[in-house]
Amino acid sequence: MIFPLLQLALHTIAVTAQTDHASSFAFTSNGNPILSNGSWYSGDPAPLVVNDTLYIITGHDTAPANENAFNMNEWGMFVSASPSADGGEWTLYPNVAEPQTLFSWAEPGSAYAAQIVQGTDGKFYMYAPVTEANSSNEDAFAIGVAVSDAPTGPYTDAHPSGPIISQSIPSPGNNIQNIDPTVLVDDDGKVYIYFGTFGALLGYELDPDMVTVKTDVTKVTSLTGYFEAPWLMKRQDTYYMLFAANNAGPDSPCTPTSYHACIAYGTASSPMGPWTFQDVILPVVSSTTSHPGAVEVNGEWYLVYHTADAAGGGHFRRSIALDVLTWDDTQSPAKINVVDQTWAPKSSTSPTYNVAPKAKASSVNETPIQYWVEALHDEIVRENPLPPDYWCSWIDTDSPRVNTLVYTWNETVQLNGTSMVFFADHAAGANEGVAPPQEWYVEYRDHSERWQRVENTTSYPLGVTDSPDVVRFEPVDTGAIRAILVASGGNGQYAGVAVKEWEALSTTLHSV
Ligand code: FUB
Repeated sequence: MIFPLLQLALHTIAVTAQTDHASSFAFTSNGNPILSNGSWYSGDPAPLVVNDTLYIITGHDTAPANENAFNMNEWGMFVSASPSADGGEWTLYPNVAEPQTLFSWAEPGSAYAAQIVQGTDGKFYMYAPVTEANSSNEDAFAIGVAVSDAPTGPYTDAHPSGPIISQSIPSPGNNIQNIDPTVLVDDDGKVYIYFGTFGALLGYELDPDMVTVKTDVTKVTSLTGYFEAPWLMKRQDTYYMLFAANNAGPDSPCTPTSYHACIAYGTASSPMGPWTFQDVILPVVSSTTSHPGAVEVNGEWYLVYHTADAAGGGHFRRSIALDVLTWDDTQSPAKINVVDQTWAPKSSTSPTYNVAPKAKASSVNETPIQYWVEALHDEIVRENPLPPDYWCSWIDTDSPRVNTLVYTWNETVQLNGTSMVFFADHAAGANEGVAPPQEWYVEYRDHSERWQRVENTTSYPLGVTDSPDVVRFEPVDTGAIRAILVASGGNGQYAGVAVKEWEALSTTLHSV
């Protein structure tokens, strides 16, 4: 199989094609995301170590830039014998498997989060959530198992009679979406599988044949904020369950917005629980989903996860990253320390007049939980944004008439301009949904801490465009500005107002 664009984009091309599944490309990484040029987006990493080499199976994200949906048709694999958060040498196998070629009963597409583990027989077992072609279940996702003699494949169906888990297998009554399997082969050879999303986490013991469900289902409800993406592992005598959590709120230790997820974990002294929630170990990342895997390789533990940080990346164009995971062995059970997220050094960026990223952003009105005040100054303007990609005031029929956004700096800045990128799903003048504001203006805090309107302004544009005209005003020296946004509507019912980005322009250039 030939991947001409990928070949051009990767830094180095070293390995030639052997068979389709084993085509591979070598590249050098400078840090996170591991492959940062956007040539091959990867989500849902699941690490495996064999002979001191790290193998990370991932889904391949292929959604177009402005499509808000998973478009995942195959799994690929990143391999390195010298992994490091600073980069290193990697080989990408872009096509390890596809749902319909692994399983005769599976549809193409939906190559969701898979994990490969080594069985006691030395073979490699891939637990893959796919959609069943002729499913009569309400939700067609099912977990199949494929087997291979090598981590990179080729994989063949280990249970040709069908999935090992679905809404009707091993028994009816499972009404969850059966994705995100995580499997542990314990030191005594026993095998355990957990899976589930949207707050549901189920588990079984499997037979050592790796495919037969042995026990009744275990339902885990004690892991605070559990959303999806479980990762089961064992260190010393303790079982750890890492997972994506989304218990959201202004004071949540996990995430301020309901669309994002943090990575948290719980522990147990037995593989089927009971599980005790422990802590958050990775705050929200730039993609709405977060998905952990953790492994020890060459004496160092790593957390692997995905972000939207690669070139052209997004919530459905994710890229995997890897950072050092450390332990606090003074605690019992040993605690996982908060992981320090790192990025590859940025190539030099041009200085900018926009000092909004250096400000603290806040909203005087409470921000509804699906929106994010930090989106105001993240310098990311998405054409087709999800709610946390913008700040918004929409509360069904209770959206406030007046909304105030504030930027505060630790130092005095001299400003002479501002711009706002609005988002709207209703036309100007609407009294429902999200519409452009009826009017807006900017005030600055003067030397006496009083708010004053900026003067001699050019007009405040009200159009919905991702490249709005800048509002110029007489320079002000200040430590804070605020934008007053008056919503459209009337008679007690107003539309929401939404802002994708709010720039505060300095009179002088600033380095980033
Ligand atoms: O990649 C599809 C889904 O996104 C996974 O199943 C979840 O864990 C989330 O990462």
